[in-house]
Amino acid sequence: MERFRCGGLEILFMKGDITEVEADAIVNAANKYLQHGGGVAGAIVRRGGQVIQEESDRIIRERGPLEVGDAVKTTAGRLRAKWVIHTVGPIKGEGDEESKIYRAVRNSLLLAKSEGLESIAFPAISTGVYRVEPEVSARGMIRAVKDFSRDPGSVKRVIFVLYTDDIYRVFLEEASRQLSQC
Ligand code: AR6
Repeated sequence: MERFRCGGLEILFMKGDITEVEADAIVNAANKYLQHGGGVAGAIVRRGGQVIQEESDRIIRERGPLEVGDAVKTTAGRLRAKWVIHTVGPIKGEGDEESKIYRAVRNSLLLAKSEGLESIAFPAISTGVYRVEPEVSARGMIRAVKDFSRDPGSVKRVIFVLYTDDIYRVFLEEASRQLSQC
């Protein structure tokens, strides 16, 4: 585990399974239809319960499919987290992947702030099924957190939960690049 301070935020990097993390919200790397089949989405619904899929289906019925970069919130069922924030990352090849990841993270953080949450945990958005290079995801994600740290409101702690050794290493390298002069 590595720890950085930036503006009003504590930013942590750990290897692990995000479904086990205790935080006000964990973020899901979702698709536009909030159909949580594989990857981190599948793990969140398997562990948290079907209520997360049911609330997601209700959101889609009410507002239609999400856009890349949108973020919405459901409860978290049996998870230790209180809420799940679902955000949609880009698929490799669609263009502007880094700035779309930036917006997904920024919108997730703004939602957490508007709900008065203190802690939020993120997986490495778009680096699994969506095949974006971990370096690109790390750049966009960390830059979004760094910019948000200027006015974080209620949010005190952001936790990156990285599932593999490789991706953990890439995120730590990017963090030391961007967060050392915070
Ligand atoms: N905890 C933390 N990270 C995890 C976990 C976990 N339990 N499980 C996987 N990862 P992905 P995407 C990592 O595929 O690329 C889904 O089907 C994984 O190693 O979950 O944004 C959705 O429904 C990778 O580094 O998300 C969408 O259709 C990272 O989480 C689509 O995949 C993201 O991998 C979204 O694709």
